[in-house]
Amino acid sequence: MKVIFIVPAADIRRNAIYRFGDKIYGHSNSISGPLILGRILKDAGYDVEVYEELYKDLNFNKFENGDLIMLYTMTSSSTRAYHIADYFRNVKHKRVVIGGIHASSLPEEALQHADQVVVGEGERVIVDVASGKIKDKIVYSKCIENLDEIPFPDYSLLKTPCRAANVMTSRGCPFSCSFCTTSRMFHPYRKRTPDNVIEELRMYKNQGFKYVNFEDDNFTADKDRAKEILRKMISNNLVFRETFFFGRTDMANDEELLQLLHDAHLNRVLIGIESLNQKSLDNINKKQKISDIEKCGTALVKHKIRLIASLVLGLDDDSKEDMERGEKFCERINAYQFQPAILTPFPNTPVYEQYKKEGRLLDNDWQYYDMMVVNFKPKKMSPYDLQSEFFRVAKLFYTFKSSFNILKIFGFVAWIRRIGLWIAVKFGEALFRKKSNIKDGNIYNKIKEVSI
Ligand code: B12
Ligand code: SF4
Repeated sequence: MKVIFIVPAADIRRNAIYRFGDKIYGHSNSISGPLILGRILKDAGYDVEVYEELYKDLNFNKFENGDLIMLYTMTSSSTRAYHIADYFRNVKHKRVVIGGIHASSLPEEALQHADQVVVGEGERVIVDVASGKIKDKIVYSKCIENLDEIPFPDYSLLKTPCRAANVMTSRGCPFSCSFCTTSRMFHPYRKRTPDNVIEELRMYKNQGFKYVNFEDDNFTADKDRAKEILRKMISNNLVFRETFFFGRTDMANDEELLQLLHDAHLNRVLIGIESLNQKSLDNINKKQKISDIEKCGTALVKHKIRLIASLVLGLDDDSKEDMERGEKFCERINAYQFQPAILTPFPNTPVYEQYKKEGRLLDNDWQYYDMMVVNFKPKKMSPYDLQSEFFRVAKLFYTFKSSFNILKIFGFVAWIRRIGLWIAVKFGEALFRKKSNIKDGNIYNKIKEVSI
């Protein structure tokens, strides 16, 4: 029996210009879930293929030989996932199963487009769902507590481009910021043993991967464990050209950790700075002080770890001035990349419940729940003003002049990427406007209308 996994991408992400910008931003990488579930199914005797739309347009006619179509959903790709699911069910008469973070939050909605929906981490149930042994329409899958039992992702199943291998050394996060979806989907927080992680890294080294991403929501949550993994990477010669990871500002309190991160080439980190307004940080339960952010910025430059500074735009207590202050701060600490993220009320988060109760959600399609479009009424400005701030702060940060600081600190390749991002940001707004056409204009016009 042939199983085809599809990881869809929202419309806006499937055009040549977006794909070019994405290439400059980082290395192509894959969602691990389908590669893990695919491996489990392959080991059980199924013929499995995995396709990702983000990096290549797919010709669905080629999937005629698939008996079972399995779709991953995040919120912004769910509209596209449902479209694909309807096509395979109604036109091609195939069996369709949907899973992933969005379907896990809203299984009844997903079920309108699928024969079955899996809620949660799918490892425990995937074989019985595929075989038809489990017949429930909505299947609740309990997570595996001992992560070392889970097989490694099988990249031989992936039929679309991918340059970096993704490693999840843990699932979930011990913190619980009010807007965060992953700490709720992957719950409780669990960690793999360092030896198990090292085994997976050795596999990627042997497969010829030059780049690795640690996709843990918070790799440095347990600093001693992180240090053990890093020491083992170094002593086993498992250091890659570049390894991206997600961290928190508290990692800067540990000098030994910073040195090991540098030595093991974990040299590109995304940190949620979120806001430079302490009241906002407290309201989202971030458990982070402004002084932590300051300290972290300086420490990362010292250790030549390139910071992708992420700011949340649109928090209830943040004004336009606060957002600009945040941007200026990221400039001052020489952040390598800047990622403004519009606060997005993802289903199943406290923020979503609060805004729903307060009647503040805009009536937008899920595809715009991508952290780049305003989907709610902010407190201190109109939705359109917030949308404009998103483009404005990005342009403030990415200037030709500031790219020379990056050249000085991080060298030529980093500079070229920075120049690419400067160009992408310069033309990004026009591209998004053009590509987000809806019935009556584009999504930005719609946001403008509700702002009046
Ligand atoms: C790698 C990654 C990416 C990569 C690769 C994406 C791709 N190839 O499409 C990149 C960096 C490009 C990316 C881009 C984006 N991402 Co992303 N990404 C991730 C990340 C960090 C890891 C995913 C992963 O491997 N998880 C670990 C594995 C074990 O879990 P899993 O894949 O979900 O699979 C499990 C279950 O979901 C389930 N399952 C999964 N698929 C299926 C299918 C079936 C049939 C079944 C039964 C079960 C099942 O079982 C699996 C095993 O337990 C997650 C965060 C996270 N922790 O998941 C964010 C995350 C998914 N991304 C997110 C977002 C918002 C985006 C972007 C919109 C960001 C942006 N503004 O551009 C884009 C959209 C891309 C798109 N496809 O349209 C959000 C989604 C939130 C939400 N509720 O929708 C997340 C959760 C991050 C976050 N902190 O909020 N992303
Ligand atoms: S620290 Fe990051 S991963 Fe952890 S709950 Fe907060 S936003 Fe989510």
